[in-house]
Amino acid sequence: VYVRDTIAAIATAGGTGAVAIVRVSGPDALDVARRVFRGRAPEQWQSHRLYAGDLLDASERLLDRGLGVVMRGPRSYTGEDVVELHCHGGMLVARRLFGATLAAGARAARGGEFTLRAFVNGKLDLAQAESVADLIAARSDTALRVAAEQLSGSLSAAIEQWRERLIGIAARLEVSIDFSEEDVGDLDRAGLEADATRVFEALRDLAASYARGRIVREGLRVAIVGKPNAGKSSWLNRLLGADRAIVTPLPGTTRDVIEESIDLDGVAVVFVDTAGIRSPTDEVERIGIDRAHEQIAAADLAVVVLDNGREWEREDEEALNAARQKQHILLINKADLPSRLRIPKAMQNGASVVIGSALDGEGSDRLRAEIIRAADFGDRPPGVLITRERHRRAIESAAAAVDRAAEALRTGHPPDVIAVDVMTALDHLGEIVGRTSPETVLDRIFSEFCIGK
Ligand SMILES: Nc1nc2c(ncn2[C@@H]2O[C@H](COP(=O)(O)OP(=O)(O)O)[C@@H](O)[C@H]2O)c(=O)[nH]1
Ligand SMILES: [Mg+2]
Repeated sequence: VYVRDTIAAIATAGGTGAVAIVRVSGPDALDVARRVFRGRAPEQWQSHRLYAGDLLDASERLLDRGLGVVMRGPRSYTGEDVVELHCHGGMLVARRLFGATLAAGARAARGGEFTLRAFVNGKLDLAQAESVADLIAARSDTALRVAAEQLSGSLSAAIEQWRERLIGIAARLEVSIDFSEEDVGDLDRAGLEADATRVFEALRDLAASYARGRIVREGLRVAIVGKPNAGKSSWLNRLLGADRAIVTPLPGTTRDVIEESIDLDGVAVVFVDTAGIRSPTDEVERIGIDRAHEQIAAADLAVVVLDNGREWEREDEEALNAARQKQHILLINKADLPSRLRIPKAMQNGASVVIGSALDGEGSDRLRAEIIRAADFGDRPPGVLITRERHRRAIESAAAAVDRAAEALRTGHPPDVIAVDVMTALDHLGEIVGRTSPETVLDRIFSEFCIGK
């Protein structure tokens, strides 16, 4: 529930830095500022101008020299009066200043509460608010760009466009409901059906963009699998450019799942190193191998590492069989060793093969290129992308309802019945921008945010 009180938080990251910012939002923001700032009186501050002054602690003793600014509502992030106090970036300084704002009457903000207020006050719609969280969490250039576009309203505009089309259809149905007694033949069924079909197709395509959008936001999950000692951990380290996993000549070293992400040509790729697949020698290894199977199931792509220096073994077959349910790449490792490996033809089955060595990095460019190709980020136009499961579900539900409406128009159902489906579709689209979202949904979305945002 949204209470119109005054909230405060340290808005900058923990740790030391040049500057830290304490942010205050609400009707008493300027009163709070008056208690902790000595210089030009805050109630005389012009909006959006910085003032230098002394910052005071909770007992009104001098704490620091700093800056204060007010952004008077509605021209602020939250739409309320927002005061920011800039102090030096020692954690203790910022904490004391924050404590002073609480002593002056502010309440400590919960995670996402500033953005929640921005949403409630109509500064952002729900899709835009979500994109703020995505922008902060972005791990690749593409993720950053898509989040920035969504923040600027690209998804909201697309949704609004289809909502308006549906409102047009609903209005025409409404007219014929009102006049149906006198003039039943007035409903342009063919025209309305064509309209509904267009909306349906657009929504269906938008929902389908989630296949790529999910990868943009969450990253492409790549499981590195293979028998023990094939060189999986060596490849993880090679791809990350860091010694993340322990590499030893002892088979069965990696027993837990190790996961790291990098930005590969603008795409976040999450590499997952797994325990070697074989008959486990103890309980810990068995759990590790079970997890390896789970990781393959959760991955978008599997890289099956094979050992060039050894013959094809049953364990290779087990690893490949586990990976075959997914798109996969065969990586023949240890190319520096004399070749003993013969991959049975039936096992290769059209998968691309990369030959290389984790020791000297041979083949790593090709492997990266194959991974990017698998992500299918080719040269399709950027357009609007759905990046959240919540949006995909809402759009699919809307599309299904529009499809029912088109079908009902075709089969001669009465306009009031068709209108119900159109209204259902409108409601589902409304969920995305937050017109029709229940409070529980809002709570879940805003609880993802850090405090101070
Ligand atoms: N000759 C050679 N040895 C490698 C290569 N890659 C890994 N190794 C060695 O193979 C052993 C097992 O490597 P590791 O990455 O721990 O394999 P994992 O069990 O699949 O994770 C280690 O001794 C590595 O140094 C390679 O390309 N060539
Ligand atoms: Mg390993």
